[in-house]
Amino acid sequence: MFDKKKHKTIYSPGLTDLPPLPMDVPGLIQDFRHHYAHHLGRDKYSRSPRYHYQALAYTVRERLMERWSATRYAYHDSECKCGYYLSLEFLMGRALGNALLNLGITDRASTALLQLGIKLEDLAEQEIDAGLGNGGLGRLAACFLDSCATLQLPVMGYGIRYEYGMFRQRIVDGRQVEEPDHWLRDGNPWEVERPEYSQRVHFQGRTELFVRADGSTGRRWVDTRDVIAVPHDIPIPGYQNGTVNTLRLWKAAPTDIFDLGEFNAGSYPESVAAKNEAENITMVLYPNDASENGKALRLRQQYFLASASLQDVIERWLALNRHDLTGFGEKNCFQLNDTHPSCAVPELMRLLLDEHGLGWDEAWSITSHSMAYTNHTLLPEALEKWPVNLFQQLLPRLLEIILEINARFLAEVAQRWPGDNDRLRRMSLVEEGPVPQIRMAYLAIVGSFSVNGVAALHSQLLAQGLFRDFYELWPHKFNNKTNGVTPRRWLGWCNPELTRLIAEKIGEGFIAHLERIQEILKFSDDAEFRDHWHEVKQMNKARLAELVQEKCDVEFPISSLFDVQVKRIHEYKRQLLNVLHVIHLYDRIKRGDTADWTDRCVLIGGKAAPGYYMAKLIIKLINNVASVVNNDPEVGSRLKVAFLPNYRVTAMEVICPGTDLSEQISTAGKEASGTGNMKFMMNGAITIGTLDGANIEIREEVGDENFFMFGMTAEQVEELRPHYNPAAIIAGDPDLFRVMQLLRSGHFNMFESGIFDPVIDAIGNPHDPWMVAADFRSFIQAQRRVSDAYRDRERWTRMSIVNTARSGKFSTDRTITEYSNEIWKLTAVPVPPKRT
Ligand code: 4GP
Repeated sequence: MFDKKKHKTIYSPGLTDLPPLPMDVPGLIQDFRHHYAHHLGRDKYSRSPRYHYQALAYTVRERLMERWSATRYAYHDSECKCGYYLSLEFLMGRALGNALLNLGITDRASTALLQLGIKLEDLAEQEIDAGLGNGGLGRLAACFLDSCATLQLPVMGYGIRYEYGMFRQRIVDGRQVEEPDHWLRDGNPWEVERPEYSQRVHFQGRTELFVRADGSTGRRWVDTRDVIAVPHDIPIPGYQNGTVNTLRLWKAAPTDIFDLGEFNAGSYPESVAAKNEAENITMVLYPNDASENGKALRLRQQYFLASASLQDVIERWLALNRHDLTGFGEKNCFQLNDTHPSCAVPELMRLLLDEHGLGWDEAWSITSHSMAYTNHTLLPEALEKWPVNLFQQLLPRLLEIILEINARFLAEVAQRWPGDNDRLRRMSLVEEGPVPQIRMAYLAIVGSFSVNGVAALHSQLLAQGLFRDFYELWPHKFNNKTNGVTPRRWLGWCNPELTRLIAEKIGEGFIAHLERIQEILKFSDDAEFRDHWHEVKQMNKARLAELVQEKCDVEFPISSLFDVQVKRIHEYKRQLLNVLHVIHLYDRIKRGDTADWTDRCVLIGGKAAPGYYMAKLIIKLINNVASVVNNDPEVGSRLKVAFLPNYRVTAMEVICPGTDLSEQISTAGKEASGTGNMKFMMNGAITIGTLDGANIEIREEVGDENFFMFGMTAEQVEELRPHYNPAAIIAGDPDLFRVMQLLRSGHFNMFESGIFDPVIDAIGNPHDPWMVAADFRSFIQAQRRVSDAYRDRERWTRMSIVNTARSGKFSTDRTITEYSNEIWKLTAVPVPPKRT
């Protein structure tokens, strides 16, 4: 273990005073060869393209390194306020292409490699996705980091370096099979281990009263079992601006690798037990999207991240501010990505009280002025709660602090609403019951100065519903920050042809200023531009068709409408409604009802949480329907259906440019925002969607004529709920009736009798929370409008152009500017231009 106390800062400018690295083709070739031969030790006979990838990764990485230290110096010198994005998930995907794009050397790297007989695209395929996240929340964190660096904001990401990321999904017999994702097996050229900044994190033990030198008393945490947090830093380059920010991922390590006592006593397994227990903390990402878990290991992960990150920030602060914490709250801001890192609230209190000797009021003032909380879901089952006794056992000192926060908070509520005991019970951080629980969302709200949702409707529903009591108490804390996606990865990198076409008309500036993309609107009247637009889409569809052919063995003709729904599989997202439409189309073909037909290819992809029975059954249903439809000669090219296995960031980079129709069909009031919807829109797909999450804002931007809206509003959903009668809906709708008949008849499960009964029952259940049947008719009608529109190529192309042109709002540069101006109050820090 690296002992920090033994190491003082050694100042040696001579070590880093280096000439800038060349950015031209010969320079890139030279360094590529150096890394291939001298660093990686490979020779002219290569058995694996992996080393080509690694050699380029190291060539690029060293160019990031020089900008990285320049950025650190710039932040240090400016004594700026800093932001920290605390998140249990960062779904980064691949790093190489993004780094090339942001350094502005994609073309040069490609030319350099060609001169060596290597294709950049082949080489890039070697990189394994960094899948350290489940879905929207994790990918949003990755897009946010990109925008912070592009806007030159001093923001650092803090997360966990999971040994195993999101599981790999294989489809066997139509069913999901999970395989571990050992993404680090070939090493990770993008990380730099920094053991000198390790932190010690406590667990377990007990608390006791103690007397300070001045006679005052306090409580302290003793007999703890400690784990070391070792930082692994990932560079986050801004877009062609010299800034490289940091994502610091913590890996858990034992305090002592071996227990020598045990080892000498001959019990080797026991001697390594502590090592295993420590390392387990960062072994694997929990694969649950939008649902809570209740596992002790998960709470350990959450506390580990919060504690290590806060200690790290405080340590840096004290080093710079001569051991004085005054002003810490004004100069540091922590954004909690959902409740997962919300142990940060009591942990910052503990550090300030116990380790730095502050009084409660001062510590609380610092904490509650530096924490901000983002909520990402309205599903009640996703609101995290941890049993009080789990806290007691794992984090006894934290529990004491939480209870003290609660007591003081409830006193405030009681003062405001005297005698309202019901309100006190509702708002308490402790939920009473057979197993008392800590409500982490409430803890986050009480400890934060800002609480935000991720789309306008979502923020409104939070204030009116889930967090209503808190909104009444502190309306000023509540605000909205509509999500976005980074246009670098989600347009510049994934769709170079469209980027070029747009840049030819309006210049390249839109990649860093997406609001300018609306300047292409006027070209929608230009027939030649529309032709080019259409050609680019067809090219991208060909790329997607190739992927579908390779992964699903299904042929997608590019003249068909590409209708795509990719996201986590969840009942509220209603992949089932999509399947019902597919079955309806199939039924129409079989009945010969094919006048004015538009050929369609339906692609569905996404992972189900391994323990989510219904979601897994829906995957099986999609696959069975696909196999019946695709193998029916009567259907032919009118309808094709495929389930894409192992959907991930890298797959989306091919999918969104090649999509015509983006399916965003959640039950209104359930999807907090959505971000896939934005990626599709940016790439010129048209949305078929409910009035849910950010769909509403997308529709506002493009206008109703460029959006296929259907279904109930969030209000109508709640109005209908008590009287919902799906049996009557099915009986009264001949199309839905036939679809249900087909399902019931076992047409899609000839040799697997009854397997889909739970799905069939769910649709007919008056308590179906997602009300699939209720929106069927409206969905079918909207899909008819889609088919008609698609047959009019000129009209469709115009709609596509409008969607891209109106996507400016959905850049995370806009989102992050709002976070920065309204919550974090940061100032951009330019990094002196060093190298070109
Ligand atoms: C997701 C929401 O479901 C999605 O609507 C939103 O766009 C995304 O967060 C980013 O804000 N939630 C999760 C989660 O991924 O695990 O709760």
